[in-house]
Amino acid sequence: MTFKLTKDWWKSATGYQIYPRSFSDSNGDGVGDIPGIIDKLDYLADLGIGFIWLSPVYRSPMRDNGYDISDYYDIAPEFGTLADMDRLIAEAGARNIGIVMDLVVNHSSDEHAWFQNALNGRDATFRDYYVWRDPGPDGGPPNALKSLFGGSAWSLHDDTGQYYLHFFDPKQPDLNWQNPNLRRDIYKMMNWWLDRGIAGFRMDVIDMIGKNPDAMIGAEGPDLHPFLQEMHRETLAGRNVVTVGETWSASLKNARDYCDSNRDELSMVFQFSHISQDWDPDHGRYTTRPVDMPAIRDTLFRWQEAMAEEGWNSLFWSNHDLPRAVSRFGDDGKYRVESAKALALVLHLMKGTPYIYQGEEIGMTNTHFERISDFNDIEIAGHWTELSAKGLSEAEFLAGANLNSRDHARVPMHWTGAQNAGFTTGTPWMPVNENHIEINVAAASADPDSVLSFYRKLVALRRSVPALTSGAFIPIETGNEVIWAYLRRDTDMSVLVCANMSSETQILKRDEIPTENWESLLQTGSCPCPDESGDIVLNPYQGFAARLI
Ligand code: ISL
Ligand code: CA
Repeated sequence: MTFKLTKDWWKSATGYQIYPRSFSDSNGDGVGDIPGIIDKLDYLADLGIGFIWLSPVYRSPMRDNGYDISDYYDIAPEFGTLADMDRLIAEAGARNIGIVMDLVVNHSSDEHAWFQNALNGRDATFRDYYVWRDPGPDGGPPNALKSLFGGSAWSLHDDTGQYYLHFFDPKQPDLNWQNPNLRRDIYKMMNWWLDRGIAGFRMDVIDMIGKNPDAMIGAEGPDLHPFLQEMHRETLAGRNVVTVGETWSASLKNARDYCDSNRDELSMVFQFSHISQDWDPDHGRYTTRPVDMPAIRDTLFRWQEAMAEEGWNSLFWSNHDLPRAVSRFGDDGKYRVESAKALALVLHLMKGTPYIYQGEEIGMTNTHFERISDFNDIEIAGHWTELSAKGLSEAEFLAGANLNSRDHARVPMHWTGAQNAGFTTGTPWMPVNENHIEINVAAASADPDSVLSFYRKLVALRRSVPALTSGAFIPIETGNEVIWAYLRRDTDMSVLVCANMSSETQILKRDEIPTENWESLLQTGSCPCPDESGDIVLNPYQGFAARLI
């Protein structure tokens, strides 16, 4: 059975991201795989999710853990086979869960047959599927464009004497979207997967496909939107699938250009302003700056406003490129459980499609890395080279990486308190976090007050109350910057969502919230109770959703 796609089904669904390498290993080789995911589908069905965003499982030399694809029509052997993938689509579909594949088409692997052919010479059939330029006047790179992983965005191919463009690793050459044959081949591949019954695509760095390297443009090139509209016509039109573009460049001004339903481009984008607003200009993500939660609330509320009439928000705290949500935005010490629940509550009940990153639903935390060499991520080496050249000490870099490295999300999922967290019977490709003894799915499932139990109730609540999908978002200004409060309202129901996003007790004044009576639908801890004066005392990270009556 495949997943049934009705119009806009993805608006009321909750997404769940799986990083396959680190989710569940079925054969003891230390690497998560597709049969391992199939084993856990009942767990995901219990959680109540509507679709899985599956990070890349295509054939790949794994320079960037699959974000470097060498064959779009095949599955990496360590993850399984095409038959396993078909089984995953069918088994998930039988549980009413769609499979959303990661579409990585800004670049391919250098081991893709197209690039291998392109290396044969300037006249090679697929030469123009990539971006080649003659050396600059000094014989060096054509210009100063930089790779997002550090260093020049250009690498020289000695035999043909030209440079090729790579906005990421040299083993991730950029595809040339100006070539109509390349575009046709990409659309053909997308249709091939869609015809297999997948529910949509998450599109990797899709804002970069309109690049114009001669004008020093990576993201948001002039052809970006025409290309997305062409892609829609050629692949997505009439299918009711969900598409979510990864767009680091999206702003309040331009995000609707991607997801206004009248423009026929994407369902929604991942925008990152709440993620990166506390990175610092010198160190980027490798900063030790703490987050400013009141400012993040303001940002997310502004995004709600921007999408009020047209467009659609995606809602997330973390993904495979980011630290653990509770460590970055909450308190992963004393209030780990409370803050993980509060973060989920205030995010999921905004208007948009929420995404859970594997392990977030049990409140997994950042891990600790002793040395730079303990990191696995290729981004670390490039950024360390650059920042150390600017005078950053190893201790400073390590402190920043211990807060914000991509590897925090990539250590194995905690299934049990047993050896290797029940992730594998072999040696895991990345060491498991020691705190799996306490934080794991088995323990959380048995505990009605766990983060997991809360997520189950939250996902179910959102699914059963239409006002939480399509109702208007109305911010409430309480005058207290650490209290997040808003209403979701449609003609049938008004739901008040409110949480103390701090580790101190806060008082919510009676006159700062709607005065109607309410009935609690969900709460992170005990019931919010008014004191003698009618004010509400909110304990650290205490929050609730209540129906106004
Ligand atoms: O955080 C980042 C930007 O400062 C980068 O690490 C980053 O995640 C990124 O620019 C885009 O990410 C996507 O494309 C990359 C891949 O490594 C990431 O995992 C993916 O999500 C190249 O495909
Ligand atoms: Ca395996």
